[in-house]
Amino acid sequence: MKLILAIVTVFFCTVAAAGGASADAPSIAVEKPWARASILKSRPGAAYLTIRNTGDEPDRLLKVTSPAAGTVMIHESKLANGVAQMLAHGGLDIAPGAEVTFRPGGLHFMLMDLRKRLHEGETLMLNLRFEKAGDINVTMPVLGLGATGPK
Ligand SMILES: [Cu+2]
Repeated sequence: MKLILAIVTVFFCTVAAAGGASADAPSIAVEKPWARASILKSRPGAAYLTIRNTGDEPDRLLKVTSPAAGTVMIHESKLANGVAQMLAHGGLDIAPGAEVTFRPGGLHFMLMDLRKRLHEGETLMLNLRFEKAGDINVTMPVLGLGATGPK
């Protein structure tokens, strides 16, 4: 019985510590961002990166915007019964300690209504709005049409 009481006490201490961490510096890290050159201005662009939640609380990516596009959507390419489909996510939960990687063929940011074609060698800016970490601006290189990621 004493052992069970001890475990319960430890559990409550952990919860209290996690709750206190919310006032700390943002615990979201964005790594390896890149965008792919677009074929035409009329075609959507695509951007990729890795989001890491280095904190001990869940966070949520709420909205993504870019000065280069009218709308930025969170998409996920999936195969369903041999048919490629694209799911649109209204937001994305990032669990504590989780690493979410956007990559060709999986999660991606789809840039609709591009203001201009994305040319290789240019940079693209995205603003990622998180529920707890707030706004994070990311500047990324535009890689070639056939690129699969930064070297
Ligand atoms: Cu898409």
